Amino acid sequence: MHLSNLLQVLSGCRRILILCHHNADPDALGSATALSRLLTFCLPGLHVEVSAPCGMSKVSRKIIPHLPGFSTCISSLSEVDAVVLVDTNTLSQLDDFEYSLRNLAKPIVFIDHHAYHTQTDSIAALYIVDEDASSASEVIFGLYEEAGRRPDRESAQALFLGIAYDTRHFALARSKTLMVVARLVDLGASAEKLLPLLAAPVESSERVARLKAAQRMQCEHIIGWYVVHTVVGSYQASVARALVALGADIAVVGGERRGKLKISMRSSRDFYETTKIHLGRDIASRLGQIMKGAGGGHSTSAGFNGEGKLEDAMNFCLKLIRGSLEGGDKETKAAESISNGKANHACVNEGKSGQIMI
Ligand SMILES: [Mn+2]
Repeated sequence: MHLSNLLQVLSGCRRILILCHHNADPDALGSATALSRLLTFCLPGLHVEVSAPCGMSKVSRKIIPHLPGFSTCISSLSEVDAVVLVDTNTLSQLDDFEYSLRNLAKPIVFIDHHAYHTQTDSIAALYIVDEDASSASEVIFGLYEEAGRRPDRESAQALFLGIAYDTRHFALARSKTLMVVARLVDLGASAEKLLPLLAAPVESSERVARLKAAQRMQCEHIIGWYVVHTVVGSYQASVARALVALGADIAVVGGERRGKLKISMRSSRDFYETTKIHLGRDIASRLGQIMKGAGGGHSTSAGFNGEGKLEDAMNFCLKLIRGSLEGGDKETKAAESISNGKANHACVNEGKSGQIMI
């Protein structure tokens, strides 16, 4: 079903571009590589280029030699007939390309596993999103199944790396994911060879960012949950992950660079399962609607990229979290209070909440 829709959108195209989000991770690279092979098979004569135009992560650079077909030099958007974005929730994840893509009068396809995003749906010629999938790579494996085709060894390796990375070495995998992984191993993906590639030592700049952010972190205890927040110039996602590992139930980490805001948030699985607060849908995406920018992500891992005052964005984000925890009514009031420019810091101490300065 998804595959036939995809082939229909791309039929008649001579040249297409598959793009990864900024700071492309192994899931973005793996899904893009395997998708390019599938499309080349299904649509003979189609020229497919794969690229991460906004850079890739350190661990991604380690796996690139195992992913043939990646180009650093790509055709310009004017030369291609369609663009496919993998593992990408919103166009804002394409940094400087956002504007060109938004104004590209050609089909844009999104293939993703993050929370459904209405804005993305409104600009996409086709939006394939499976929120239950562990990774975009697992979604691409589903397309192979629909095509009745087995991934070749290199595509199996690419998908294995994508799934292993996004599931934190299968710790977050569902049973279905493990069935897919077993198939990929059968097709030639060697766990012994591939898993060590994903182990990247933490650089000292990243450790310093984590330590500095922890030092200025603030912690609130809201209805039994430890909600922590802090600000740091870089590595926001790494800091948020580290703070949850340290014991926070939910961590919000903001940063500002050259006028651009970035907020990363993470929560523990227990927090999500008990409160059902979905960070991507209930917090990040809403933050994107109020602030200038876009937000989205998963249940326990989400982000916002935008513009404006970092303090406002952080306050609003925390109000959304408090509101979601304390009840829907307050959440709406919190949104109104911020959008009216009346950010009220005092509400931290409302009700059962207490602020702990650390
Ligand atoms: Mn992913």
